[in-house]
Amino acid sequence: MEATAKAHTNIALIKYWGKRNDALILPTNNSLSVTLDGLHTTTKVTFDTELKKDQFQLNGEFIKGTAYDRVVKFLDLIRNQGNRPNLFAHIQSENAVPTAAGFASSASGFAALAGAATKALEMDIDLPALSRITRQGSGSACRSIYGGFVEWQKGEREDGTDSYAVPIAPQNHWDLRIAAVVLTAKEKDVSSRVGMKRTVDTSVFYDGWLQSIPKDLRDIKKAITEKDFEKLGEISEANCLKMHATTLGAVPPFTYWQDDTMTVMETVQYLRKKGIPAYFTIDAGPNVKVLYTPEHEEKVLEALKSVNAVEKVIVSKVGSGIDCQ
Ligand code: 2P0
Repeated sequence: MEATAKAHTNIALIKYWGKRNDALILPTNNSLSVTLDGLHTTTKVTFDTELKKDQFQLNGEFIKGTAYDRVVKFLDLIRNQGNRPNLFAHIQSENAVPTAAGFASSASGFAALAGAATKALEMDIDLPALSRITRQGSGSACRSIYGGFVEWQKGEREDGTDSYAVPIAPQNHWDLRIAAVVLTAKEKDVSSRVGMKRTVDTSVFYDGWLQSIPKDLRDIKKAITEKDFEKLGEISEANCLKMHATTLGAVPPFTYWQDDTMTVMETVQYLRKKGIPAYFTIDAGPNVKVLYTPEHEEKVLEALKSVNAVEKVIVSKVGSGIDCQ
């Protein structure tokens, strides 16, 4: 009744931005991500008949409050599916992802928790089923089940049974680099969950966002297959800008960008002017992720580190899928 799982976080190149069902976490559009080898969570789950409630430790600290409640709610789902509704667990998580400010710690966190808990309960599930369960912890987490390039299919059914991730290209398909640029910026005020809901409910630009997705997906899959880096970068950067544009049309309007976010974006554009193909993408926070190819690493890192507000840069290669032991 004990298992450990390691999952990597992922960065969306075509963003998940909005739900059609909040309770089941069903998205309004397909999204596509790359799994990152440098940012991961390792979680051990031990079910224990002596326990009266779950215990959750994150990086050695006992966690209470909303984060604890969310973990318990997610474990309830797994316990019920595994026919052990009253069996509680010790959960020990080691998170090598800076939390908040737009890094998807919830992605590797919920993927690792789902992998360890289902394995500890000896549930007989395949990867699509694991992705489907993981989705209900946090949407983007369902993509962290696989390595390489991954698409989350939104599905059509009301019950969500056809909404899970599928692998598009394996880890070794393409040797890319993704730099996570951590700024000395403060934590965001609007969580991704609140931000995407406000956008779906009120943004005048939301329909335009949705209409643009099928072409972006078609084009980026072609770029991945053909290993066309400039196309991949152009589509990713434009898709990110469209997602962020929807927040400005929401009521009340908001943005995740800060002045330092813009400075990093300009630095990436400056690199391109100098002939170095580098492209940015940004999630629901001020930090920026930069895509580039290995031969340009030195120049890209030099430029990023020259920005005053850059606290650190974490470089990832394309990462692997979940590992459950
Ligand atoms: C993504 N983001 O595709 C997008 C891009 C943020 C911007 O998925 O409510 O933490 O748990 O399903 O997955 C962040 O949202 O939201 C996210 P929930 P999640 O990576």
